[in-house]
Amino acid sequence: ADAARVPALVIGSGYGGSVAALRLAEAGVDVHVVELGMSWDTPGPDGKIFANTTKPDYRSFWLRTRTKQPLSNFLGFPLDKDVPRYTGILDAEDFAGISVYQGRGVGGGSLVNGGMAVTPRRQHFGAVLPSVNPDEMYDVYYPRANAGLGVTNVDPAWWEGTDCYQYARVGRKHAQRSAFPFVFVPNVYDWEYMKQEASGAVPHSALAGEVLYGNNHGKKTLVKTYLARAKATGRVTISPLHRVTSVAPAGGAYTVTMEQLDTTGAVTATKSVTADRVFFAAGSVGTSKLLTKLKATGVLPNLNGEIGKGWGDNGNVMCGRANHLWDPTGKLQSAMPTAGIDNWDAGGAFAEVAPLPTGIETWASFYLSITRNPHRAEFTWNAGAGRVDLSWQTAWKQPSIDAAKTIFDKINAKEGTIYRTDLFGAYKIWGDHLTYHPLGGVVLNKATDNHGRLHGYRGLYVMDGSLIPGNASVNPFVTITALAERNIEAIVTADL
Ligand code: FAE
Repeated sequence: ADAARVPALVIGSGYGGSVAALRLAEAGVDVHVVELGMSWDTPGPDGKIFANTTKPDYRSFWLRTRTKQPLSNFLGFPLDKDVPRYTGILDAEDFAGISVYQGRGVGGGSLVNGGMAVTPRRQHFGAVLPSVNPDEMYDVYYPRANAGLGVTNVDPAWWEGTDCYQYARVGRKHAQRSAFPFVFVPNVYDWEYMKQEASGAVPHSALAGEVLYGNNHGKKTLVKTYLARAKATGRVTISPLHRVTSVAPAGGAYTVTMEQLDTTGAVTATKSVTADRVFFAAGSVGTSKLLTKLKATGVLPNLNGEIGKGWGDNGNVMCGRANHLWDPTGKLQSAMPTAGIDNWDAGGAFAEVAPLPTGIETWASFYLSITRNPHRAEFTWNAGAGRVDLSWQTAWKQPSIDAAKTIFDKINAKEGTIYRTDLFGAYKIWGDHLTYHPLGGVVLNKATDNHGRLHGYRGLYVMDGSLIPGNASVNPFVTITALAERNIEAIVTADL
C-alpha cells in the first residue's frame, strides 16, 4: 500500500470494483484495490469464517456494539443483542430516514447477499438506465455478467421435492391462487453443493441459514469468481482494512489518501499513493459520500452539480404473512431464494419469496418486495458535523407499501390470512426502515459521461451501483455487473 505510484487504483471490491480490476489487469494494467472491510479468509474460534444468521457474534456487524438485525423481533421477543465492536461483515449504516445495509469486506455485497441474480425484463430496461443502448446490454453485457458471476437456475425437479423449498412452494401456491405470475429466479449458489447439503453429504451452509453474515460453503461470491480471476493475472493487489478518505489532483495524476484500520475500527496509519487513474467502486453510498465530500470541501471542485443526486432504495419493503396451521412453510429453509411474484406491470411490485431460516416452524411467509417508488434523495455535505447526510424520509416508503399491498392484500383476502405484526417490533406490519439495495447518487450520463467517466476530471471513473438512478425493477447486482462490464470495455479501448 505504500508503493509510490500505481497506474490504476480501485476503491472498493464489490461488483463494480471486481469487474474493473479484472478487465484492467487483463489489459495489462497493474491494479491496486483498496477495500474498507476485512479479507474474510481466516476461521474464528468455532472453526468457521462466517457466523450463522441465527447466532450473530463479533463477526456479524460493522463497528456496532449491538446487533441491528433486519428482522428485529420474533413472536414479541426482541432479537438484538450486545456484541464486541469489530470490523464485521454487515454494515447497517444509519441515515436520518433509512438504514442502508451493505457488505463490508473483500467481495463487497457478494459476501452477505441472497445471491439472487436477476436480469430485468427487457421492456423495463429503458426506465432503469435510459441512456444505455438495450441491444448491447442484452446481447453482450448481461450474458457476460451472468457468465462471469456463475449464475444458474435451480433444478426444477429437485426443487419440487426438497423440504428446504417448501416455503417457496407455499409462496407459489398462494401467488397462483390469486392469479399472480410466479417466476423462478436464477442464483449464484452452487446447486450441486445444495443437493449434497440436503442429502447430508457435506456441511450445511444455505441449509443452515447462512446468508446475512456470510456463507461458509456453497455461494459463489466475487471472491470465487471475478476476484479469483483478477488475482490469477498476477497484476492485482488488494489492501483490506483500508479506507480511502481523499482523492486529490496532483499534476495530471491523483493523490489517494487512505487510513489503515485495526479490527476495532481504530486508525493505525495514514498513507497516500499516487494513481494515474482512480476507479470509484465503494458502492452507491460509499462512492456518493466520498464524491459529495470531495466536491463540497474544494478537493474536486470541478465535479458537476449532479454529484450526490438521484439516490433511491430500489423500492425495498419487507413484510410477513401468517399462514394457516395446515399450511406450514417448513422448519428447514434454504437461505438462497429461488422465486418471486411479478406484479410489476399491474402494481409496481416484484416480491421475492424470502426464507425465514429460524430452524423452527413459523407458519410465516416472508417477502422482500422491490417496488416502483418515485422518491429520490440527495447526499449533502454537513460541514458542522463533518459528515455526509442523506435526505431520504421514512414516509417516502408509502408508495412502496401501496405497491406491495397490490400483491399481499389480495393474497390475504383469497387465503383468509393476515399480515404478521411481530417481525419489526411494535405491531409493525411493514419493514419500511431499511434498504438492501442502495442505488444512485452519481448517476450515469449526468454526473458522469455515458460510460462512467466523471465530468470535470480526466482519469476519474465511477464503476458501481451509484450509476443507476435509484431503481433496477429487480435485485440489482447483475445490472451493476453488466453495466461495469460495458463501461470498462469502453474505457480500456479508448482511454488506456
Ligand atoms: P458493494 O458490493 O457494496 O461494494 C462496495 C465496496 O466498497 C464494499 O466492499 C465496501 O466495504 C467498500 N468501501 C466503501 N467505502 C470505502 C472506502 N471509503 N474505501 C475503501 N473501500 C470502501 O457495491 N442484490 C441482488 O442482486 N440479489 C440479492 O439477492 C441481493 N441480496 C442482498 C442481501 C443483503 C442483505 C444486502 C445487504 C444486499 C443484497 N443485494 C442483493 C444487493 C447487492 O449486494 C448490492 O447491490 C451490490 O453489492 C452493490 O454492488 P456495488 O459494486 O455497487
